[in-house]
Amino acid sequence: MSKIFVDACLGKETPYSPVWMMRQAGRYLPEYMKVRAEAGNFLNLCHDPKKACEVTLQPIDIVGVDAAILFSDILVIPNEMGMKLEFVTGEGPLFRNPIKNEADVDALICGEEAAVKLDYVYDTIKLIRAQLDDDKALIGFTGAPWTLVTYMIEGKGTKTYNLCKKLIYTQPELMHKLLAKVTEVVKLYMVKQIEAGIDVVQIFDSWAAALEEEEYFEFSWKYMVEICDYLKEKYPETPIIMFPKGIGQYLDRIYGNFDVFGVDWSTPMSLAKEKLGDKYVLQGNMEPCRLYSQEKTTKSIEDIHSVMQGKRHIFNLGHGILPDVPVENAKHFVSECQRISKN
Ligand code: 1CP
Repeated sequence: MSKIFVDACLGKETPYSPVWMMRQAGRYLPEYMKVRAEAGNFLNLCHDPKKACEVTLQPIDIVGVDAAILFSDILVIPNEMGMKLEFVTGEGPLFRNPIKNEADVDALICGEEAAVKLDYVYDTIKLIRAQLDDDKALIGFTGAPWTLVTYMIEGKGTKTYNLCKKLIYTQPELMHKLLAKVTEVVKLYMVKQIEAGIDVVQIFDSWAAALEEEEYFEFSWKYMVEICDYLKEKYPETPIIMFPKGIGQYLDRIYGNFDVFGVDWSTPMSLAKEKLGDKYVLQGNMEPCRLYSQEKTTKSIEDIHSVMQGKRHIFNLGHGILPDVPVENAKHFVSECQRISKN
C-alpha cells in the first residue's frame, strides 16, 4: 500500500502535505510518561522493544501524524561503541569518560561489532512494523557524526563546544579519525535499520550551527553525504532526510544524494525554497514554541503553505516539540496541516 509520507519524500503528488513532529514520542504525552515510569528510566525504555514500540505508536493514535519515528536516542550509538551513557535527571545525557586523546579513539568498539550490539533497536523496528498501519511510514534515524562526537568529546550537552573545537583547530587528523569511526558504525547501523523495516532515514545534525562554514563542510556535512552515498548504493528506494539545524546561511553549498532537506525554524521557508526547492523536497519548519498558541500555530501553517502550496513539502516543526506543550495543541497542529494543505 502506498504511504503518503514516503510518496511526499520522493516528490510525488499527494492529497495533502503529510505531517509529523520531531520528538513527537515524548514527555508532552501523559501516556509516554506512564510507560517511561513503568520502564524505570529513559534508557531502560530504549532497551525494551515492547515498550519502545508502544511509545513509538502513541503519537499516531493520539495526535494523528502521518509517520511514526522510532523511539530511541542518537546516543545509543556511542554507548554501544563502549562509552557508557547515563541520563542524569534534569540534566540530560552524560558520558563520565569522554574522549580525550588518540588512545581513547583507538579503544572505541567500531564497525560491525558495534552495529550488532544495537540489536534491541532492530527488534523494536520489527515489532513496530508488525503493528503500524500499512499506510503509515516508519522513520528510522541517526545523529550526524559531528553531533554525536560533540557528546563523546564534551561528555554532555555544551554551549561552547570548546573541547571539540580545540581538537578541530589543534589536532584535525584526530578529529577526522574519530568522525570516520563513528561514520562507519552509523552506515552499518542505518543499513540494519532499513533491513529491519524502516521506510525513511532521518539524519539529525542538531549542533550543525556550532561550526564556521568551511569547518562545517569539512567536519560534518562531508560525513553525512558519505552516509547517504553508502545507503543509496544499497537501498536507492529508501528516502533520506537531512536535518542540519541552524545553517540557513550555508544553503548555497548544500549538496548530496538525499531526498528531503529539513528546514529549521530560523531559516525562512521562502529562502529554503528558492535555494533548494527544485533539488530537494522540503520539510518543516514551524517554530515549535508556536504550539503554545493554537491561533499562532494556524497562522504559521498558512504562511508556510502559502510558500510551498502543497508541493514537494512535508510539514514539521523547525525543531523538537517541548515537554510542556498541551496535547490538544499538538493535535491542532497536525489536523490544521492536513486541512490547510488539502488539494
Ligand atoms: O526524560 C526523558 O523521557 C528523556 C527525554 C528524551 C527523549 C524522549 C531524550 C533524552 N531522548 C528522547 C527520544 C529521542 N531523542 C528521539 C525519539 C523519537 C522522537 O523524536 O519522538 C529522537 C529522534 C531523539 C534524538 C536526539 N537525542 C537528538 C537529535 C534531535 C534533536 O532534538 O535535536 C539529540 C540531540 C539527542 C540527545 C538527547 N537525548 C535526550 C536529551 C534530553 C537530549 C538533548 C540533550 C541536549 O540538549 O544536549
